[in-house]
Amino acid sequence: MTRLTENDIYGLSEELISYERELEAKTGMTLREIACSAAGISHEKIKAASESYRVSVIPVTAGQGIIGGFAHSVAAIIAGLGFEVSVTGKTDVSGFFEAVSEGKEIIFMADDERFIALNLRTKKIADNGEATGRGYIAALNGMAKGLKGREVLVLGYGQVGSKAADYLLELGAKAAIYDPDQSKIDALSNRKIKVEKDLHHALPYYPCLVDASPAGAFLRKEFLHSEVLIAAPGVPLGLTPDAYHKLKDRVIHDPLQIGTATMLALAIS
Ligand code: PYL
Repeated sequence: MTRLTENDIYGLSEELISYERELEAKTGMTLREIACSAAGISHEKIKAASESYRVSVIPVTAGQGIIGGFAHSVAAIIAGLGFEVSVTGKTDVSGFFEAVSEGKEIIFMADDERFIALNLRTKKIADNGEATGRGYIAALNGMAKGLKGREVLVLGYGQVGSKAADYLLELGAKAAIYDPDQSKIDALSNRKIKVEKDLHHALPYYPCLVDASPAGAFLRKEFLHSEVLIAAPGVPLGLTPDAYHKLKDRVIHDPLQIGTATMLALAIS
């Protein structure tokens, strides 16, 4: 998973309301509805959880260290879902001690390898890769007004792409994947997923696309299906700036929001 930069999340908290308005206009769903759909929980369940759990986000200095604004952006997304949340004053183990001492029961924290949400009451753990894959497919399902029977191409069979493909099958979509790394394709456990070998031949054929590739700015508008709907989790964005400008009303893209919201829903599911 590509590491975010401070610049990728700059202004996220302040722009959360306008982001959610755009997301609902594209998908017909709120961020909370997308998270609940992806986690398979009801509105009532997340409402009850928001009154029963308090949440901490712990900054972690491991590896390449803290990303300016990361913990506060995660907290803002969680607050937007109606939960009481705060960022610990301390980092790492001291931050964990602080959170538990204050009776927080859901803990969010990320190093360079994993971003997790841990439910101390139920011992449930949610991973950002799975949550992002499921959350983006739930959003695409909204934007496409249902994916059952639809052909969807997933670019990149990594942490996010593989979970997206699994959830597409759960929704009854016809999932296909493209990944240049043959070892990832060989590891494909589910034979119900079609494997595309020639990206430029495949791209114009699929009306729904999931950009779960670590490559950036390689998708030009003219390569794509004329009516394409795109779910583009995380950074970098696979679309060229020109393609994103022209297609943005049909592109679901954010650095953290859908993945974090779905992690919370999975942690209370
Ligand atoms: C969770 C994000 C989504 C995309 N890439 C992932 C990433 O950037 N991971 C690194 C997160 C490091 C956070 C840092 C902090 O500020 O606590 N340890």
